[in-house]
Amino acid sequence: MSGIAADQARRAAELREQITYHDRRYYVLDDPEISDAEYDELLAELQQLESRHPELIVPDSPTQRVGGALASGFPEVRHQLPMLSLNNGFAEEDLRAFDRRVRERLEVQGEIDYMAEPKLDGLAISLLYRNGQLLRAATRGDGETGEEVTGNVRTVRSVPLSLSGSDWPQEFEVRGEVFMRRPDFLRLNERLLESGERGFMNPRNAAAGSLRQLDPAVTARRPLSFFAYGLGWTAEHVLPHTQSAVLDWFAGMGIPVCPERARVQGADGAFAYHQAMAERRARLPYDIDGVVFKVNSREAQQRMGFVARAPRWALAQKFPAEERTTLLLSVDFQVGRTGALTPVARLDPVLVGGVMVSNATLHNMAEIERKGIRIGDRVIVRRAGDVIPEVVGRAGGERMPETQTIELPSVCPECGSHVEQEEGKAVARCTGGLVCPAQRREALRHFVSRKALDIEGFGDRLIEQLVTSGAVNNPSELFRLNAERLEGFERIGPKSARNLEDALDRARETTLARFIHALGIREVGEVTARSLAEHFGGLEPLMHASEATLEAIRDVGPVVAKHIAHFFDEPHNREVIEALLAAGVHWPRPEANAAEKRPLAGRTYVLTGALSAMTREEAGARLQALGAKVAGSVSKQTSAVIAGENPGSKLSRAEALGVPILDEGGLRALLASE
Ligand code: 5U1
Repeated sequence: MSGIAADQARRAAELREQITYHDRRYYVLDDPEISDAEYDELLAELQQLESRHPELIVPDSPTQRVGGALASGFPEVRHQLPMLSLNNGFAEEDLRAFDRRVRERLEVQGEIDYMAEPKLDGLAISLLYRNGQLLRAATRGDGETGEEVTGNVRTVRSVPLSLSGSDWPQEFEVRGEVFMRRPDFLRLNERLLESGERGFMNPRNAAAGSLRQLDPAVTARRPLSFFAYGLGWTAEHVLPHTQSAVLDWFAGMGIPVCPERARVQGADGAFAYHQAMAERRARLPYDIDGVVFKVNSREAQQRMGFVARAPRWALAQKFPAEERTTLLLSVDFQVGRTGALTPVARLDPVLVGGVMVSNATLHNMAEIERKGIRIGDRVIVRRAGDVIPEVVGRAGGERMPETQTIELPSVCPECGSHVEQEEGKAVARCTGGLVCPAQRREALRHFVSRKALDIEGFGDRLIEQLVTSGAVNNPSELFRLNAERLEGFERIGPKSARNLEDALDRARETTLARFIHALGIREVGEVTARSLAEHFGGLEPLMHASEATLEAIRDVGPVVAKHIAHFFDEPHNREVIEALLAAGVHWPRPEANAAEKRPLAGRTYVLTGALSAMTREEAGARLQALGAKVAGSVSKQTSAVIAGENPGSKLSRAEALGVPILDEGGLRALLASE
């Protein structure tokens, strides 16, 4: 290297270090040392140096926060460890009951040491670091699989591209929340409105919308922030023993953590923290919707385990939802995908928690009766997080004389079919089935939705036209459309028509789990669809499964099993499935492929007896998540029997067949396999 080149390399390194330092002062510590203009000068000098000498560019240079645009969509990422959700508490008693459960499980008489921090209203993400460099960022998605948004997350200034120090595992995941500070949100909306674009409804939507931009250059102009709250998967390393120490350790690496975090003792300490935060909430520079409490000891967390997808050692204690009163102008009935009629309140518009609300759900007729609501009443409207606003009840005070009762229509407002209210059931349904355009429309909306077949471009307006014109009566008929036919519809030009045809072509290749979800079987959401796909591995065995077989599957109870069996008994549904397959909808066997790559792939375990750290169902689910099969009976093919307290006859059968037997320690070792 010549003398000049060496000087320039040294200067580039110096600039990188300085900019990274000032990024941290500004974005993480909120305590800048230099002015924006001085900062811009440093960045401009580095950009100039790098453009003259591209060989000086390193991946973690501050100039490389904006990567190239992604070609289309976001690739899926399977999280190394599922991203859990949190159990919620609302009343003081929920918090005290949580604390009681923790003490009972851990057999502790005294106060529990909890880590407390605000629950940010943002978007959960997982950052994967390898050798101290940010390798990948993914959204939470459904907890198992998220979207890869590395290019976008690299533009978030407070996310370090490389970590400080050297005390970190060779590879590990940092979990946290991407969010937008309120002042940044207000400035962004002003900027968008000035340039004639639509503003965002609230900081959460702005954060989510910005992170899901296909072009990282757009995300880079959005002022996003990040706080880490936990550790995901980690390679071998000595880890801190407590949650609070994990967060301090993150801070030492330059990863931002919430400055409001605190350790609190017992239920009283936790409740006091919750009250203090509720009081401070409006003055914080970001939106929070509650407080999260976690058992501080990581060893105790491990002993407690989790139920379904939420840890037993954590609680999100929510703040009360925002409520306002307004006038109930009228009530309409909306018909859903399964024919359920939902009464929707049309309200005198009112601002609730920063959002203008003019429609809210009244749930069902039984709720209306229970709350004694009439048209013309002043009602209380509540909005909490992202859920649909609801009418909570009648506001106090005298009732106006000219109010009217709310009547359930005897015929469907969309198709005129008879409306049926099953004895003892709250929900009234239109009996029109697929004759009803609303049910057809909702079934199609669900079929094309992002978590189902994800067919881009089929918005509500187009679906409405497809249904009312009779062009599409069921999901399989979507695949009969081509650009030529689509071009005839309102606002569909030649280019959009071609894009729609391409989207249909792409959607033909899907996964079994998405396909099952897209069918719209009652009570079968995304998670259950995935369990069914993993269990059956193919559509045929699922279509022929008995209710008893279905009930034995994770996430499937007797009611869901009945809905699934009824769905596949219905000849019309089988015809639609056949037509979809004939139209070329297909899937590889990713569930099997994914399982093959997992650490316990190809192994079969049988669980017997009571486990102390978790239920058998939970142990089974965790073994399955690592690729193992969990069987109900022991055979020579069984890899091992895991025996807890008071094991049944399965243990003696294992002994007779010479099948290995593991105790709970053995199970823990298996669950630690990565
Ligand atoms: N502050 C905070 N938010 N939050 C969200 N902590 C936290 N922990 C979470 C989630 C989903 O999950 C834990 C189970 C790691």
